[in-house]
Amino acid sequence: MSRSIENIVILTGAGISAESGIDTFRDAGGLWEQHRVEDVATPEGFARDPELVQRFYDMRRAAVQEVEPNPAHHALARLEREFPGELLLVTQNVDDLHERAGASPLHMHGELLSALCAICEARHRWTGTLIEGPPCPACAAKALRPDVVWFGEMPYQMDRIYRALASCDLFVSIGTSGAVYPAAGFVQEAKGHGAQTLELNLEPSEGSHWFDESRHGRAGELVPEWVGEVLTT
Ligand code: BJW
Repeated sequence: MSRSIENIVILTGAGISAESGIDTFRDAGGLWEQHRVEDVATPEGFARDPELVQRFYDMRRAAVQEVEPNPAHHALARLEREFPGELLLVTQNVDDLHERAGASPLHMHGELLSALCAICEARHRWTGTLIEGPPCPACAAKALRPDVVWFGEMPYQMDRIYRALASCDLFVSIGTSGAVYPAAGFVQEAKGHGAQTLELNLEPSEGSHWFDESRHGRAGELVPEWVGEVLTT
């Protein structure tokens, strides 16, 4: 990376949490914890079999509370604290490992530790289960669902993200396959506005050719190394 950097947008995906023990989505033959994506991550799947979907997310909500942030999460939290310019950390992940490392990410695909009321649209911090159909604390409807963005639904805060992509001078993508839109298109968006682009991933992602620079390896090693470079230049 050459010229001086004042405004960074970082996008993270499942790869940054892999070394904490959370499975990525597309590395295990297209199955998530033995389920087909269309059964557990679409509004149609939820309408067809709400119990299956609630049980799936209850299990993942419990599991995420058993794992810890890794050196990549800690390095980004350090960057957020110490970088003197503007920085927006956008994550596709629904875990809370960035927060537990001390960062403040924008969760574009929602959060496991949150429940969304399908009636009043209130969002509530939720660490327990939803399978038993508890009432919404705001409106009392028994219509709470996982607060995650399924295929066909609109990710959160897209206006804010596109504004940041239009004004950043560096876009960095970490641990994401580049298979899911709109996040997969962020690199082109940032490039179109003149930003430098960097990919940190275990292997070349689907959109690897769009990046000015790609570094391949484990996030737990690449991210602390890159953060060290940014903070010393
Ligand atoms: C490591 C590592 C280590 C491993 N270190 N790296 C045709 C064309 C274009 C778009 C569409 C289309 N047909 C349909 C669409 C739209 C659709 C879509 O993209 N579909 C694709 C399948 C093509 N998208 C949507 O529906 C989205 N909404 C939408 O588009 O609304 C309209 C809109 C229009 C315009 C603007 C804005 C909006 C919604 C997408 C919702 C995605 N939801 C999920 C589930 C969330 C809840 C849950 O977790 O259960 O989000 S799907 C899943 O994929 C999850 C992830 O956030 C997301 C991305 O996955 P990610 O993070 O990239 O993980 P992996 O596993 O794919 O990759 C991990 C990477 O890490 C790998 O590369 C590894 O190598 C690497 N790695 N270990 C470093 N140690």
